[in-house]
Amino acid sequence: MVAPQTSSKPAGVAQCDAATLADISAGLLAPQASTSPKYFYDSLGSHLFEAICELPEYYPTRTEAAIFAQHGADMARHIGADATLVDLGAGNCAKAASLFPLLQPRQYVPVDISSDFLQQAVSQLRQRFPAIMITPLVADLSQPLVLPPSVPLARRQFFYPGSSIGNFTPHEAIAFLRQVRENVGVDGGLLIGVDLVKDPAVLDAAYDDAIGVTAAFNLNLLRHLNYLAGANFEPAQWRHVAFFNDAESRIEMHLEARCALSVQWQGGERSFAQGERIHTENSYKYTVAGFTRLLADAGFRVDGTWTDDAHWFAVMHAAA
Ligand code: AVI
Repeated sequence: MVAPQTSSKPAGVAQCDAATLADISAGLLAPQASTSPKYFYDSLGSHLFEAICELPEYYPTRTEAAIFAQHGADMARHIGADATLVDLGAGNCAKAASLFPLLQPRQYVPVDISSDFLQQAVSQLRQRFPAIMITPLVADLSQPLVLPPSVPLARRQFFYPGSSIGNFTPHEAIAFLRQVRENVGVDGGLLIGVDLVKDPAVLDAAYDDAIGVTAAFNLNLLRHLNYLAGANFEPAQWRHVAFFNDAESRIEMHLEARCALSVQWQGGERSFAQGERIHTENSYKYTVAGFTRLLADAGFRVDGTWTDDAHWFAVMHAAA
């Protein structure tokens, strides 16, 4: 047996709260090691995700944008002007901002886990759209959603584009959507982007692009874990793996150890055999019928569905 390589870097000091450290530790110590996809998004991770969205292989962003461009006016008729637009996982706020001229919201509430990224986007938006009240909220969408009292209950329109719902398991997605349903009130709704099942070759390429941006995004997670948990991962010892799991209808992303190695972090350590993996992300792909059922399970009624000609992506509106 080959002795595991120990990292040349010493383990450091954790830079996160006890709950985050416990979550990271539990994932790394599980028989099938895993981490939550929320740990992708430090500042570099957010920028790498923006770069992914520009890749020719990564069809979801441009396909969804084309659906908004073609059908945005129809969506706006569904929703009506003067709503409070609550943008879940807003990132750079660009998607919502491109719809402002059509949707004409009274208030915009961008919600994101990355505070630096959000503040930067909001200060630019305030200059471009001085008539819209902008109320940013830094929040982790894997935790219960609590909107501040400055967000009125009437006419709340939740906006969840980009198919991020696919990064939850279907069970978690229902729980998340139920929570949104509870926050919607009686006269609100949800406009959501959903990535659809398609040729696995298209899916595999979208998550394993030719120039390695998605690989960098996946590997950057290790740098972020080094920072958060004081871990001593060496990204060069790991490789990016992504494939469509047909039985589960999801893309899986993993990091695979290139050699036998061991990793330490604050309060924990683990050895990995060569070829052993950390499961870093799932990205579920739905049919329109399947996602309609999921929304119904969460208490929503679908009243609008818009897709591209190839049926690669859907934007759905669900009413309370
Ligand atoms: C954010 N989310 C919808 C992306 C996806 O497609 O599941 C994250 C991503 N992971 C790799 N590429 C993009």
